[in-house]
Amino acid sequence: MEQTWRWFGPGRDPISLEQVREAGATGIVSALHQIPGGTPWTPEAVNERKAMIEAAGLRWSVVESIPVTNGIKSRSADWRKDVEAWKDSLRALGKAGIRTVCYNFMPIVDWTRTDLAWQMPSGLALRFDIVDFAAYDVFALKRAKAEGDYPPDVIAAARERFATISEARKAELEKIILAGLPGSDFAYDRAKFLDLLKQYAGMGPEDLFQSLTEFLDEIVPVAEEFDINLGIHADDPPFPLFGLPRIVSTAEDVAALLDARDSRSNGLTFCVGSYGSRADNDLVAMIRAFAPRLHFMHLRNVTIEAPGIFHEDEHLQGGGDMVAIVAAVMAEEKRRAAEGRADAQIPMRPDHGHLLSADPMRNTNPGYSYVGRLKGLAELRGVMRAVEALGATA
Ligand code: DNO
Repeated sequence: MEQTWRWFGPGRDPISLEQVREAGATGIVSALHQIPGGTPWTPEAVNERKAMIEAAGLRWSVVESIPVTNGIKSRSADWRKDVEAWKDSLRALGKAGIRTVCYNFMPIVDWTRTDLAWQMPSGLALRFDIVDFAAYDVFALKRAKAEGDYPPDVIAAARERFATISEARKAELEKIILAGLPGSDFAYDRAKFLDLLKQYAGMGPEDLFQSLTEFLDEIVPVAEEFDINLGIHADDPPFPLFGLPRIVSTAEDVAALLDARDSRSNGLTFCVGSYGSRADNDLVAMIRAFAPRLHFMHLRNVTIEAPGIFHEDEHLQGGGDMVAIVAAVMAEEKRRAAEGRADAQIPMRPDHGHLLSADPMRNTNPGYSYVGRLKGLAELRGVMRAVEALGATA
C-alpha cells in the first residue's frame, strides 16, 4: 500500500509537509477545503495545491473529498448546478493527473462523535455514545418525533444523562455535533440545521439510494474518461443519525451501490473504523468480497463498548484484526500487479490517532494529531513489511 497522510492545506493544518515527509509518508491526501461545495475547483487552484505538495518532495495521491452538497443528496433545485460543479472539479483533477477521489453521501452531517478527548492509557481518543447523541437530539435540539428513532432504553438513559450533565457539556455536545469535525463541509447553527432537515423530509433509504445512483450516472463516465478511481466513504457512524437515512453502512449496502453502476471507477474508500463500528460487519470478508473496487484504505480500529457506543482504539488494537486486514488488501495488490494494472498499489492512510501528552502540537485538528498518527503509520508499516517478508498475502 502507498503510505499517505491527510493534510488539510495551508492555514488549516498546523503540521507541515516537511513533518509529514519525516513521518515516512510519500503521498498526500488533501482537498481544496477553502472552496465551498457547489463551486467548481479551477485547474489553477488544483495545480497550485499540487505544486505545493510536490515542492515538499511528496505526491498528491488522493483527493479527500470533493463535497457532495445537500442539494445533490436531497435532489433540490440546485441539483443540476451542483452536479456540474462536481464534474468540473473532477475534470480539473483528472487533467492534473490525480487518479483517486474520495467522497461521501451522508445527509447533512459527515462523520460524527460525542467526545473528542476521551482519556485512554494511550492518550486522548475520539468516542461516540448514542446516549449522549440522543440526549442532544431529543432533549436539547427537540427534533420533532426524535424519540421514535431510538430504542426505549436509549431514550431512558438519555433522559437521565441530560438531567445530570452541565450546561457547559450541553453546549460542548452541540458544538461537537453541529459545528462539524475536520474535513466536514459544514458548520451549522440550530436554525440552519433544522431548516436543512426539512429539505430531507419524507426521504427514506430508497430515496437516498436513488439520489446516489443518479449521481453515479453523472460522475462515473467522467471518472472513466480520466481513469479516476472514485471511492465512496463509509457512513461514520454506520447507522442513521437524526432520523436521516444512511446507505453506506453494511456489506449489503456496499454490494448494492457497486452493482448499481458496474464500473471499476465506482469504488470504495474502505474505512476500517467506520465499518468496524458495527458488530455485524465482517471486515476481512468485506475486503475480500469487494477487493477489485477498493481504491483507498482508511486504517484505524475501534472498540465497541455496547451497541451504538464505541471509541477509537490504537491502530493495532480494537475489534478489527488489522494484520488480517492488511494481508487481505496486499493480496489484492498482488493480483492487480499480476494483471499489470497501473493502480496496483492502493493508497492507505493511518486514519486518526490519539493525542499523546508528548505531542508538542496540541492544536491539531481532532483525530489528526502528529505523534499519534506517526505512531499508527509506523505500526502499520511494520505490519506491511512483515506480511511482505513472510509472503503472507493470503
Ligand atoms: C474523517 C474522515 C471523513 C471523510 C469524509 C469523506 O476523519 O474520514 O471526514 O473525509 O467522510 O468524504
